[in-house]
Amino acid sequence: MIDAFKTIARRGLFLFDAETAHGISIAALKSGLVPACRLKVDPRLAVMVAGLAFPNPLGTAAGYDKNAEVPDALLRLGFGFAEVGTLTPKPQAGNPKPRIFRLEKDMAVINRLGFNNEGHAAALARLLARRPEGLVGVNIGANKDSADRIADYVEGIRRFAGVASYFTANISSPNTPGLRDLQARESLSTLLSAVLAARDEIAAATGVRRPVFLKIAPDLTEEGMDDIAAEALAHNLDGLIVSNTTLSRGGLSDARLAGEAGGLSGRPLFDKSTAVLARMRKRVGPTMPIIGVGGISSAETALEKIRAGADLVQLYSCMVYEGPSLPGRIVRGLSSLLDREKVASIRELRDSRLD
Ligand code: FMN
Repeated sequence: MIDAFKTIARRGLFLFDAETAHGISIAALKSGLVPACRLKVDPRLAVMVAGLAFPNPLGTAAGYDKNAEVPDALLRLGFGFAEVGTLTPKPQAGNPKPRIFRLEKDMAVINRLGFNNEGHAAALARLLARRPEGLVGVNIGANKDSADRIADYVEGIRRFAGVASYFTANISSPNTPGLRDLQARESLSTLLSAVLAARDEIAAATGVRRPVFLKIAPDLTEEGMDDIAAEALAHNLDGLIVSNTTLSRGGLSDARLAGEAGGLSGRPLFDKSTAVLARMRKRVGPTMPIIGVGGISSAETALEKIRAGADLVQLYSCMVYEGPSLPGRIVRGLSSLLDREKVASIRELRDSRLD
């Protein structure tokens, strides 16, 4: 009965355009209408990454809760951590609507939102007022019209240092013209120096050192991957998030919306993002944390990312199709997979293939 209700609620959302449906789902999470997931704590799923204790390895990817409205409700769905943002210093409207497209047959999404968000101040006020229990990362970016994009990232670090469990510097959104150029070696080196210096300065003053992760695109050349790995290692970066959405349109069975501009995510991104993850793992060696994102729809696909070298994983698009019970199902499914594989911790599954 409850399952039937949930199916009707989920199908009902498909009567609305994608962005309206997203707004309704945020409102439902805020209102407490979405039931919390009662997960039994499984200590085998706990992982220490970059000095943080994650209760399980599955997180919400950035872009769902851009304005930090519902991180605590997301954690109650079973996610081991939530990432809010991308947040830019000033509020910005993003691109004209429509700008999110559901490709139902392919369990995919194309978006060209363009960092629509309420800006640092509004999100910070929410995080200060709510102080969610659990790990909440803050994903930071630059305003489209910024005269100094690197300064925007530094401002993000300074603003959220008191509330972020970790930071993600997002330099891989395809929807802000020129943003991905920050992945080029020299710009990346300048960005990482500035961002990590700000983080270290705050750590020296407060004693609290927040990990900084870098979120990269799946559309990199081999040389591009070499450069990012070299800079990440040279700057002692805390980790990589692999990956953002893709500009490619490979893997689509339904070409009707393939011509829409923007980044593609969901199932068709899985193979590509997992291949880049495995390549980056080879390049950075076994110890640098990597968070695997792109097309996760099940415990099996989450495990595939872990076997390819991920310490943690995140998802967004497939929850649009599978509903809010997906994180709980995946976390339970990971416990069952551990039973089947007869291993003592999720971490062993990653290490078993890499060492
Ligand atoms: N990634 C970011 O780093 N910042 C964003 O603001 C952001 N917005 C997104 C908005 C939408 C509608 C979607 C579908 C994705 C967005 N992403 C953003 C990318 C996701 O965080 C994730 O990297 C990507 O969608 C691949 O994961 P998935 O296939 O599980 O969705």
